[in-house]
Amino acid sequence: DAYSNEPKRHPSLKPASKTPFNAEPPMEILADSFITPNDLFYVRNHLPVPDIKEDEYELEFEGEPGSKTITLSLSDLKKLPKTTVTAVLQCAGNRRGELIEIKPVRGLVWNAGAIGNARWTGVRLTDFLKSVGVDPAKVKATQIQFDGYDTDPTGKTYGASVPADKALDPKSEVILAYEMNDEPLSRDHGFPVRVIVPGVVAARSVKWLNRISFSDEESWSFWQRQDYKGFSPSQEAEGADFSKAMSIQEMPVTSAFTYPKNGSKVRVKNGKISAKGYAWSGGGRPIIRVDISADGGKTWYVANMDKREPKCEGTYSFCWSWTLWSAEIPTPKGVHEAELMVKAIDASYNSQPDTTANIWNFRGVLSNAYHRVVVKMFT
Ligand code: MTE
Ligand code: MO
Repeated sequence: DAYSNEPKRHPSLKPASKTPFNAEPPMEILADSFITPNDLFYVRNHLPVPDIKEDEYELEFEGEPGSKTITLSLSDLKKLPKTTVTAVLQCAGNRRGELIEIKPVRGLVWNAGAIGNARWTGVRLTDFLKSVGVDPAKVKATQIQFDGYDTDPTGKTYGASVPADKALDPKSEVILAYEMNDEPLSRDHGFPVRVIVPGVVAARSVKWLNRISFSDEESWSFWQRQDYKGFSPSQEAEGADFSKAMSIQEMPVTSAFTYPKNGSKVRVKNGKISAKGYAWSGGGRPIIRVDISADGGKTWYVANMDKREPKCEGTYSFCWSWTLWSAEIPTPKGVHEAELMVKAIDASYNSQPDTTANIWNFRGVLSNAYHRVVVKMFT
């Protein structure tokens, strides 16, 4: 049994699948803290979790095609300059559950909890390259490929790639992380080393990193080529041509309620109900506003942005972490039920589509329409 040596998990994580293990935390804890606790951070594994001993860990590096492969140990990596970056990881399938209400899709059923914000510590990819004699500014290859230690039954590894010009810009802050929130990575999150590509779909942040290589082609991994791509709402799974669709990299702007819960009862205090949640955009774009409506969009209230990094204020575009917001929404007397809607706007003035129907896709990715919860109100 390939799954006989899995790590222990927090009992509050709600599994979408047990083998491989995939789970998200309860929505109501998600916006409690700016930094998501390690043991409650969603887990998305495609394969059994590798069990890597620290002193057996090897990182292979192959630069421009044809160059010699060099191998580094964990202690080699730890000797390099140490950096920390606070960044969101979000699965492409976060909020897939809402798409399923329109039409079935292929993929795990996620609520809005396949996202988390953590402090990742390790070595900047550019510093790593300099240490092995590669000048990041002179790299000719167009793609940086990553491979994990985890393998499928045919021996193929989980892999991904990111465009080189972005990944090799030191401002992109791509890091080879060995700590998550000041602790060594746990097995589920990629012990001992994983890639963190801030602002990009989490599928490219390869866990249990075993190999970095340069190429002029995207990774040939199934998950780069045959998955994690967007399609037209009219495209059925059958006949879909993955080779013609672009791989997801930077994610679109999103937001969600973590409170109140869909279908719950909420108390009206001084004519208002309270709500809270998260907002985030890909590519480092800060959130500039979060709008809430309780009357189908006739009236919008601007939420308070309670928790965010100072560098995420304004139009600075290297904001990788999320914004936690809250709102007190006025409710007219005599109204006992309402549908709350939230949408966020990012620093490029991109916002969210209003309905899921128009962004439905058979893989159930990029689900970022207005988040909606229906609540009953009492005083
Ligand atoms: N890396 C490896 N090696 N194997 C995987 O299955 N899953 C990817 C990515 N990196 C994966 C991986 C996907 S799809 C996501 S959403 C994130 O890891 C999840 O990271 P987490 O489990 O630490 O939250
Ligand atoms: Mo994912």
